[in-house]
Amino acid sequence: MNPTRLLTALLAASCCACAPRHAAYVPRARDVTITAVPLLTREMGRIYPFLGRDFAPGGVLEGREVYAFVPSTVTVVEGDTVRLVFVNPEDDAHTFVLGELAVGLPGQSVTRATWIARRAGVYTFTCNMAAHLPSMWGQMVVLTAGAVASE
Ligand SMILES: [Cu+2]
Repeated sequence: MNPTRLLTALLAASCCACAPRHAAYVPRARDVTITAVPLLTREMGRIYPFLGRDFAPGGVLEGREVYAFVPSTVTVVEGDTVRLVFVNPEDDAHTFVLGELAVGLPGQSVTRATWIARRAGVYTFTCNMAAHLPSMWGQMVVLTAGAVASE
């Protein structure tokens, strides 16, 4: 096919009238389970002897322990209702703070909360306990509804 005919054919295939359209996204409820996971805590000193020096005065982890939220990145779409289930399997308490949502996560508990993804953006959530910062955090990524095809 010569280049002019090929270009004409491609343009015809991609015109607005005949191009396939994606259905508009319909917001939905999404169930998300987030677990508080200890990564480097004092109790692990028996497994990792180097932690004794890390937690000692002047050590790189003095005054804190390393925990994570798993998953630490959650992706949803504008308008979604996010039904959060927090699992905290260990005996230390945590918190989950996402904007105006602040949830206490007692030790060895399952806690539920709901968050509405009102606007697209990237929102940081943290455990606000000083000994768990700066490591215990994550992000809620809210995609614009217009950028997502309905599933
Ligand atoms: Cu914490």
